[in-house]
Amino acid sequence: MQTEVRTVCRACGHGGCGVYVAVEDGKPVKIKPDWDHPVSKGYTCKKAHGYLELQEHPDRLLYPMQRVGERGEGKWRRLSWDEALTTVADKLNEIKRESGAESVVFGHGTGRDFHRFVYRVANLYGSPNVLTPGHMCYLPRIAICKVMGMDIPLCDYDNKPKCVIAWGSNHLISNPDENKGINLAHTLRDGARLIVIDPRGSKLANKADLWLQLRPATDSALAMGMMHVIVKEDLYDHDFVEKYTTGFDKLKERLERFPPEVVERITWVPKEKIIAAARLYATTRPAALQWGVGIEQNINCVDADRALIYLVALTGNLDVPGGNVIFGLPPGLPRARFALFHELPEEQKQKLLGGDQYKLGASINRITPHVVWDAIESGDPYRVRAMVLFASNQLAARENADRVYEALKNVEFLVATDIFKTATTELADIVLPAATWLENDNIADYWKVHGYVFPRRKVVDAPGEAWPDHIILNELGKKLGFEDRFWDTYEESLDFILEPAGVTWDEFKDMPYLQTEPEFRKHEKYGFNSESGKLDFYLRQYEDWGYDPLPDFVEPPESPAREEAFVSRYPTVLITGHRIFNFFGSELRQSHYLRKGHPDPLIELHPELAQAKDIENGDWVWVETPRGRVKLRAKLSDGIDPRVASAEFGWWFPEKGAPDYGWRESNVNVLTMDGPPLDPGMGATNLKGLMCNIEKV
Ligand SMILES: Nc1nc2c(c(=O)[nH]1)N[C@H]1C(S)=C(S)[C@@H](COP(=O)(O)OP(=O)(O)OC[C@H]3O[C@@H](n4cnc5c(=O)[nH]c(N)nc54)[C@H](O)[C@@H]3O)O[C@H]1N2
Ligand SMILES: Nc1nc2c(c(=O)[nH]1)N[C@H]1C(S)=C(S)[C@@H](COP(=O)(O)OP(=O)(O)OC[C@H]3O[C@@H](n4cnc5c(=O)[nH]c(N)nc54)[C@H](O)[C@@H]3O)O[C@H]1N2
Ligand SMILES: [Mo]
Repeated sequence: MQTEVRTVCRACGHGGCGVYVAVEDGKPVKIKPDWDHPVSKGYTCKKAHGYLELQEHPDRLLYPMQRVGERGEGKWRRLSWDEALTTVADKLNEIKRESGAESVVFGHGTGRDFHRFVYRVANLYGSPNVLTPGHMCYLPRIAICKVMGMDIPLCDYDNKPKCVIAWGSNHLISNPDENKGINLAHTLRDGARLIVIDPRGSKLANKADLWLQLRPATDSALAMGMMHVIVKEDLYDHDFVEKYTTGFDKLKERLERFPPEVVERITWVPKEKIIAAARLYATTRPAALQWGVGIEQNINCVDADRALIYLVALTGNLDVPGGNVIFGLPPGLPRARFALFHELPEEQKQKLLGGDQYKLGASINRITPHVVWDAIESGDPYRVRAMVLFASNQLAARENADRVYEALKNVEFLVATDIFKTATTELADIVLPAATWLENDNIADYWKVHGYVFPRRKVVDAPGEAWPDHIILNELGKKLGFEDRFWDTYEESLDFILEPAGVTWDEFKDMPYLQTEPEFRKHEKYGFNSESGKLDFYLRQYEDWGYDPLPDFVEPPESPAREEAFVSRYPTVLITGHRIFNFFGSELRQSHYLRKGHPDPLIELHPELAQAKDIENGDWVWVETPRGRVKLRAKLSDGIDPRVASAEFGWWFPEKGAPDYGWRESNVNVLTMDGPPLDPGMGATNLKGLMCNIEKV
């Protein structure tokens, strides 16, 4: 007999689509879209089906394991949960006694429901250090918005934008955290104009009224160029600027550096297109700006972020229906209730790794990876002795992978929690098996979107002894000695999360969702949460930290502007990591169904570049940067500039087996850099806009 469970697919970790999962004999057998889900509106994708296939995959981690041989040798012994968590807690407490709690770095990957508990455990234990991919994914936007006195403004597709700019965002494929491609698709179907700002062609770029094919990592210059036009042609919102901003004159002065001719030289976008895009965006209201990580993974990250916010504000699109709206937090999720950074003694807070260097990151208690690897290698400013990772295949998804490998191999004690065996779990001392989104109840937190929370209902039991991360963390917290800050039962912990919303899990699980109703033009009522009470174009806080108070553009550390010897050795601009429809991060490569549709790692090349190198469509090619070389398959495309190539990220080969899983062969993070020069405030790394050489294998 089949039953059906209504839940939220988290194959994308965060965001997620409403689904019904059919269950037969305790197994999930079919996924159907939920047409009443207010964000996904009947959309789902292949990745959800991938999870059905992988439910009983032989590479699933089923039991807690302890390494018995050398690191990476692949010899393990099974532990009970009690034994595993006691071993971890005893080791962490020993390290704390000997070296201080800061010597343990906790870590997680892309946004997931249980993260709130990672911070809770880390901070109660006494460590300020939680390593995430946030330094180059979303957190720069969130952090700089906070400096400006607001939360992050997001596209309000529900109120019919008449124009959309997709800026470094391949929304129809990536369906990122804050919204779903379906809502952009509906907006376009209803006749909205579209500007795409992306070095690569895509289905979305094909639909655009204007496609600005810029040179990677030059977004801040382009945004400044568009503002230059908008100000010069008097297309900006005078009322907003006069009433709600400060520093406009200083911004205007800075914009003088960015006339269209100059911006054309920097960005490779013809000045006519820059002017046309500025005019279209500024004169079609309301207009929404959809931003993706395309803008954030380079040295100009925060400058691009703030320049885009200024574009939104100047054109009168901030917090208006159909523009970029600052949605309220969902009911019941003030994060401070979980992350207990504020409870850390001042002295511990000060030990945040890289805190004196990347001050914007430090302002939201986040760190960039190289400071952790530095501390493992050199003991500076103190030795990091242990890492406790949750849901993060660091070898695949962290920049400069060879360095990550060395650090993980050399750290004294490594704990990895995952659903599957990976090359990263193979390096661990203790591996903890996690349950998938199908296998546990939780609160699907769309905190970046529209203030929604959805009940994510458990569909089936986890195989073996896999536990939800939420429980693993709850029990680890108790073993570490914080019994009074964790819960006896799973349900009680969910009740605690929901408490401010005034419902229990038992009540919530039968509700469709809870939402904080959006409120528009809040600045008119409350101003901005900055010292001036206004939106500052000139950021004094940034100046005080020793950074440029106004947005600017600097050449990436590896770029066509480098010296002749470098550029002739590495002549092609390299993007690493445009999103793939069939996979999420480094996940799902185990699925036959998904691999059939996308078997190999690809790099997009223009036919002209390919011809010069005697490369044909489908050939394997070496891609090399000063860090190393990896192998991908050429996909020829007219949609990319002959001077640029764009490679997929997250590739490894589960089918090649333990302990190595072919993690290095086609891993573009072997090519990327983790060290300075990085974005000065946030430590965002250069994953886009590097230089490489490409040769046929
Ligand atoms: N070169 C390059 N590098 C990039 C990017 C890029 O564009 N280019 N993108 C960056 C971005 S934006 C991000 S967010 C990061 C992503 O960084 P990560 O999230 O660290 O990426 P993954 O390698 O996909 O690791 C996720 C792991 O979590 C496991 N997993 C999935 N669900 C669960 C769960 O519920 N519990 C547990 N315990 N494990 C689970 C998966 O099996 C997988 O091994 O990568 C970054 N790295
Ligand atoms: N299917 C699938 N969906 C995903 C993910 C996945 O791995 N697979 N990952 C999730 C995660 S963690 C994130 S953060 C989001 C990211 O979602 P998106 O932000 O959409 O991410 P990308 O596809 O990496 O980059 C978007 C676009 O930026 C372009 N781009 C590259 N370099 C530049 C540049 O310098 N400037 C500009 N303007 N554009 C540039 C790329 O060509 C690409 O088309 O997606 C999430 N959704
Ligand atoms: Mo991300």
